Amino acid sequence: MSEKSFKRYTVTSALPYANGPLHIGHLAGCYIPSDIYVRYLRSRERDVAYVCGSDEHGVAITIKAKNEGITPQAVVDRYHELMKDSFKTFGISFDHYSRTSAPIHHETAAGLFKELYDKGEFIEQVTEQYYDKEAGQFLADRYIEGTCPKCGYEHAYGDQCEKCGSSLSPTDLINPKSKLSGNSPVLKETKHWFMDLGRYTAFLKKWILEDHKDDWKNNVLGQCRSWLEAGDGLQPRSMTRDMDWGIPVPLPEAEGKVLYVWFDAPIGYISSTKEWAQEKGIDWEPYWKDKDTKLVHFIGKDNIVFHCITFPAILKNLGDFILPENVPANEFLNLEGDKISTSRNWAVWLHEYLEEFPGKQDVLRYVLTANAPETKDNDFTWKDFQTRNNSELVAIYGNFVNRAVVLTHKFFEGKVPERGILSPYDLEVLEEMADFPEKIAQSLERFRFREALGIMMDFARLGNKYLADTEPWKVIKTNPDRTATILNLALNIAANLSIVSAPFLPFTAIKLKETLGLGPLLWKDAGKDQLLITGSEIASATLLFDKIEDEAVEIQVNKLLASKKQNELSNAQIAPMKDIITYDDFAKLDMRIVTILEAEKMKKSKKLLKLTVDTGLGNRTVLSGIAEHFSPEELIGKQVTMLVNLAPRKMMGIDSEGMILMAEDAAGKLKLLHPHEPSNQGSTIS
Ligand code: B3M
Ligand code: ZN
Repeated sequence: MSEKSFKRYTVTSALPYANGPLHIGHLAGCYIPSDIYVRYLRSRERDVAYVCGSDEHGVAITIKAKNEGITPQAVVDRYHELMKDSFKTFGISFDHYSRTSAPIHHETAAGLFKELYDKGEFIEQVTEQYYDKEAGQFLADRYIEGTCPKCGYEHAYGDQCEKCGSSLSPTDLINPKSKLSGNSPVLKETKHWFMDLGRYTAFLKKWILEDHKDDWKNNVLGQCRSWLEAGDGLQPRSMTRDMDWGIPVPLPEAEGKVLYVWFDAPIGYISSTKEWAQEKGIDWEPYWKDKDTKLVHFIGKDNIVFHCITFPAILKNLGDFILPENVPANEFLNLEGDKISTSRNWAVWLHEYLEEFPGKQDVLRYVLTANAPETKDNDFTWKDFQTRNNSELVAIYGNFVNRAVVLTHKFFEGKVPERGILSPYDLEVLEEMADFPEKIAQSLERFRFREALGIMMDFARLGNKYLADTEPWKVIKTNPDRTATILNLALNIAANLSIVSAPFLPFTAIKLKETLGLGPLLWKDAGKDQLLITGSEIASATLLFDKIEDEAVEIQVNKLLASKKQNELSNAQIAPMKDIITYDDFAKLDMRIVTILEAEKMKKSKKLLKLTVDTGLGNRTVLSGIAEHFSPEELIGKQVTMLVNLAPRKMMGIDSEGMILMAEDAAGKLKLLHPHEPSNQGSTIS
């Protein structure tokens, strides 16, 4: 269908697991792109349902609950609220944000499962599934890890490999291990209900690889092609699990079993739409069943299989649902050259970003769009964040608007000046301005948000260049009427910019509209001249963007380095315990608190420091291999712990009379052992 022929739009963003805070990878993956798209659609006065919600079932939740010793409900309650707040704060303008623990979702998902069951969709099968005898439970999804049979990734889950995106069954994994006990699991019989996805191969091949070969992104088509054309084809996948957290399977013989989270979660889009429609008092069905509705799923690449294969197969079988017109999945965003990781705290958390950069949501939206991993994984660096803010947002967008507003106040008392005769250059600029909205729209309609952003910034550059070329601050001296015309045009360009930048920079666009005294404007108003009424007052200039200094970036980089160090520590192997000794063995050790009086480097040795130590029993010389860890200066005067009755050892011609005791952490860093308060020399340690 051509773009204009859809009556309404249902736009979904992947339901984030409610097991942790949101980070920049979430925003970049699907929330900023979908929000830009929806804001644009609304500006085109299209009928949009933009729905999302917290994904509150599945092993991702129960593992978190187990690790924190709380219930799954407590986990989802905490993170549902946190995520909802974060989305709101970053202007992700859902029409409705629900949660899959909501009753309406349980009813919807269980109802659709029963409908499929009654249609004979499922294969009931008793199969052998992996079971952890020590933990006393079956191992589904993230409870089991092993090597992916397709790509060799060693941390593939029981239901999916995050690296190649393949949908798996636990029994496909090579060398599977339980994530609960670490043991190798045993096989145990259990009954489940499978979807025979192979039955849908022909339909999926035609729908995806033929009907959508020209409008779906290549990264999405590539993954789907690899599964649809793979030798062994689409395998039956179980849509139920042996778990007690989730939506109970609505069958009498399925006691203790729940719906597979990837069966229920995509249905969460439907229940969120139902909830929204109920609150609005409208019918939800046209948004999911009317052929004139455009359904678009925004996701990350690891969710392609569920949104292009499993969920469409379910919708197809239900019969009266529409299928997605597009699934513009993004690739992954990395951070400072490394994969974003919750467990390694290698992330920029949204709530922390706001603490450190209050009011700068649009800066992050801008940078994450400019660097969006639309066709390949991409990298976020704090340096690039600073550069884009300073040399693009401040120097182009902000500088242009600020100059136009400040000069209008300076020369025309803050009122939109009268436009005189337009010069050929003026006409050229107005002509160029008129083309921008459609150019941006074409990129947005094709889900090319980086490209669209770049064109929007070209528009800001046009305004910036117009002022730089016409120099009203000089012309005012000789030709106030010409200056009036220049600033009238510049303010009108700024008014247009407020419309076309709104999908990307919603907070900035509002500030700009307020400064210019503009009412609500729509996309159809963009590109037009004379959006501002001559003589109307404009507010005094407020900086739309301010520079980000090196120090602010250094703090962020150092935070990440600290995370890295912490990870090295926690990941490094802890030294195994030595052989057991008797008390008598211990009693022979004479350890004391001593003070380092002098310290100097040993010539010809990188490692040794020569220390003079007051042991309380007299001064001693000790050679200590700590020169690479401590400077002599920082040791002098320190009280440390020393083994004083160690037989003297001659090193580099000097007798070393004892040993300074150290703690060496897993990463090999040495720590001195100081008493927690000053102690007299020679205090014995026992
Ligand atoms: N909760 C997100 C993920 O895989 C998953 C998306 C569900 S969308 C229906 O991280
Ligand atoms: Zn794989």
